[in-house]
Amino acid sequence: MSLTPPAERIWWNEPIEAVELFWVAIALVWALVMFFMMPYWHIYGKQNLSSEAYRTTPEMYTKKVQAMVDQYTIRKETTRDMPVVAPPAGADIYMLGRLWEWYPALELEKGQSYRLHLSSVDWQHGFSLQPENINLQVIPGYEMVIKITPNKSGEYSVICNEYCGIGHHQMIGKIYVK
Ligand SMILES: [Cu+2]
Repeated sequence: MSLTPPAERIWWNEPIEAVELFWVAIALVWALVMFFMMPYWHIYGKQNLSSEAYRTTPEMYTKKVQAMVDQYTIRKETTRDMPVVAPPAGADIYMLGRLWEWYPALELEKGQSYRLHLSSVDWQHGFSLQPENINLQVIPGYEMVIKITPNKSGEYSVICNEYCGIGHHQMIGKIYVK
């Protein structure tokens, strides 16, 4: 039992059992497989995009989001008066995650590229773009930037795929592509 010291005090000088070495080797090989799967999946899986990340604070980030909302809101929708924002093509666009919404809704043009900034102002959230299955972690204090070029028009949903509390299942954002 591990509560009492082993009878043979200098136990680490004993040779390693062959079966133990065998399991260490299996664990090592599997660790290497998983390690190399990370870059492989990034390149071929097409779910985890290349991103830039910058330090920010909830206050700084909220200010940038609000500046875009104030300038480019074209309508409001749902009972929550969620602004739908249509920034100019090629612009830096912002979305923030918070308990429990993605703010604001965005309206983008098909075939145009945007720099999408993401951050959270409270908790860790998961940005999951449906039905495309693009997934990113959204973490307070960090501003992630991904380059996106919508290639299909339609209505996309952003769901939170990182459990964040009682309203998690209602945390659904919108991106419209025209
Ligand atoms: Cu969540």
